[in-house]
Amino acid sequence: MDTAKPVLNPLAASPPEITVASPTDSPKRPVPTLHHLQNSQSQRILWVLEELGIEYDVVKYNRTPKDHRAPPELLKISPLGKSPVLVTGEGRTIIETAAICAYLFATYDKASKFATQDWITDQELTSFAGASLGALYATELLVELLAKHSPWPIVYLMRAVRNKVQQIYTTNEFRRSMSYLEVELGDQDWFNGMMLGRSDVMISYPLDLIATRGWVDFEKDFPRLAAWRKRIVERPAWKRGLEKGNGCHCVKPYRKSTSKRCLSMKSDHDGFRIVQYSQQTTYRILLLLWQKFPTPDFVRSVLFRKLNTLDDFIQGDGKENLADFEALLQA
Ligand SMILES: N[C@@H](CCC(=O)N[C@@H](CS)C(=O)NCC(=O)O)C(=O)O
Repeated sequence: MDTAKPVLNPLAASPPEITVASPTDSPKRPVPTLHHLQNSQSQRILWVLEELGIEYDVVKYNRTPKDHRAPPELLKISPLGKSPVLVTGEGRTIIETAAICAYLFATYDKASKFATQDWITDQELTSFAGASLGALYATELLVELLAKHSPWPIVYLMRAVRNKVQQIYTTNEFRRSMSYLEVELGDQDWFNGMMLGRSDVMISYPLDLIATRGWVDFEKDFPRLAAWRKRIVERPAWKRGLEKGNGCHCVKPYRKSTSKRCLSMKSDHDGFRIVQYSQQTTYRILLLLWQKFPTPDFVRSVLFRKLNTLDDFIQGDGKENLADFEALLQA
């Protein structure tokens, strides 16, 4: 059993010794095994393994058709049932992308290809990618999924919730976070400096997710980040990693989003209007529903008042619809 702790900063200490098998020893030196989930952040580890050019095994898992989660088999490998999981050649199980990267670099990067240029920056960016950006994209993903997959008529309420969350939280946070990364990268090729490093690997997943879901328009608003991403996908090791896996959303190009809700620099006002539209629709549906059932007059008048107020906010577009709707209620 390998009990040595992986070294976080390859510059600060020499990597653990690796016993290289001689021809008289066991026929094959044990290799690490990656437990890899389709369409997941584990794609980053396939990329790193390919960059290092080492021998490894992959066990691939497909997401379940029902809820797109990891299959229960992954729970047999790690108590969290999430990917990536790396089992070292010596049989030690490592979870968490940042820890797996640190282990792989410390153990196999003999040529210092990924040598950390500034370990404090590396730690900052690595934490930022996993903890800060992770919480942000999870929030956006949650409200997006609720707004897309809730049953009618709850879906209208969920859309309003998503728009409110964007308005008061995620739009600004995405903007601030991406601006921070754009400045951190500056004119360098990589976040690590001249050479690719762990921070680049860590940042690649959240940025893929954010870009491919159209939450940020990188081409338009963050051209340095868009160019950085292009440098990654052009790397032969990245391409080989994709071939070794079983599908990843990250193959999609960073798109120029046409979505009304794309969190571009000018979207605050649009976001606000969309919230109003969603609320307007929700009130209309409630009124329609309650017209069919006995409803106290005061409830209907409150809803009408709310609807009218919203229509005052949304100058123009809403007015005709409101007139139609009133006619419908009178009928
Ligand atoms: N913080 C972990 C996150 C691991 C994680 O959440 N993996 C996701 C894939 S992106 C997963 O396995 N999800 C499957 C599930 O939760 O069912 C890391 O950096 O490795």
